[in-house]
Amino acid sequence: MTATLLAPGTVEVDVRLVPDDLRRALRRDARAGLSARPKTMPPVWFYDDRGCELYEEITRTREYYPFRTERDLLRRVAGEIAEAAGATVLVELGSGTSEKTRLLLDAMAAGRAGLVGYLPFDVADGTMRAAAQAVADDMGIGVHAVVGDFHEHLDEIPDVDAPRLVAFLGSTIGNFTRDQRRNFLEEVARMLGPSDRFLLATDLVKPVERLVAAYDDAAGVTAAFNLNLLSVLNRELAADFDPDRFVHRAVWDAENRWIEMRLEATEDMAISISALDLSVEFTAGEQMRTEISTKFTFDQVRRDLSQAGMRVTGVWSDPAGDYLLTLARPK
Ligand code: SAH
Ligand code: AVI
Repeated sequence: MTATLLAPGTVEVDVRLVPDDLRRALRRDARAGLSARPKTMPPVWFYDDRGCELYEEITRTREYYPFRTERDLLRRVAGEIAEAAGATVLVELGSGTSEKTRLLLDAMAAGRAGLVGYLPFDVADGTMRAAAQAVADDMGIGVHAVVGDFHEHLDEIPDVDAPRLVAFLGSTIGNFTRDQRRNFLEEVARMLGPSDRFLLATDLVKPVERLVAAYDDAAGVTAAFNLNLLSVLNRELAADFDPDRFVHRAVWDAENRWIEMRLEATEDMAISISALDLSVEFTAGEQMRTEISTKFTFDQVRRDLSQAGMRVTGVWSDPAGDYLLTLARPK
């Protein structure tokens, strides 16, 4: 159903994932992931309020080039993207604090089509609410936010009677498994009407030393982000992980072309997860996978989009070729 655009300066938030749903999903993921071999947890659980703050801190570290590179690229080409897209509404998936988004919003507002609305979508309720209010106040546009999960609630994003640019920044698509990526892109393609466009940001393959450093910064911010997962499990599931008995690892998987973040147990231990009525054993040196961050080539991005039913209409890269922004339309 087509929704009406909100009045300038107003904010509405649709919550498709209430705290009870989140707890149920966390219980499901923790039961499956902690019983698997090797143990694994999906990265969505990083992003409680503290995790969102730590991600922001990561983006300010010297080693984490993706954020800076994407921001600088957007500063240079957001106007061209806005012109090529011709949209008046920006939908943003995984919007977080909407920081880099401002560059796109400003470019759309200054462009020929103009800007009438912003629809951010994220699992992090508090962080997105604050960002939505700030955008509405600063830019005087209607902001309709949706709290949901990429893999379940994309169809809850309001359809509006205006051309939309659907942006997925940050190379967050890199955090999906291959199946999740395929399903997600197919879902995005289904969302797009003939005058809608999709903007996809992807981090590109590069020398392994830079990649590993970006996920293992010297100040230990990424380590704190990774270890925060254990605090989420302790708080939400009454577990008794001792974060001091785990260390952060970042490993390049050359075959899959992704960085894996892992948490490694420093000694043998048994963890009690009261909310699941479950006890889980770790042996010294055992690693639990907490995130993959896939690195792309242009050909792979084009192929993935094409297989999902989209056609590339524009590409922009930084001078060093580290990062790619791809604009696509339905075929
Ligand atoms: N777009 C921003 C933030 C990237 S961090 C940038 O480019 O810097 C990844 C964002 O995706 C976070 O805000 C996190 O809360 C959100 N996220 C992670 N997994 C999610 C999921 N499964 N569903 C919805 N949002 C998710
Ligand atoms: C959000 N996502 C794309 C980040 C990444 O680079 O994979 C999350 C992150 N993990 C460690 N550092 C940053």
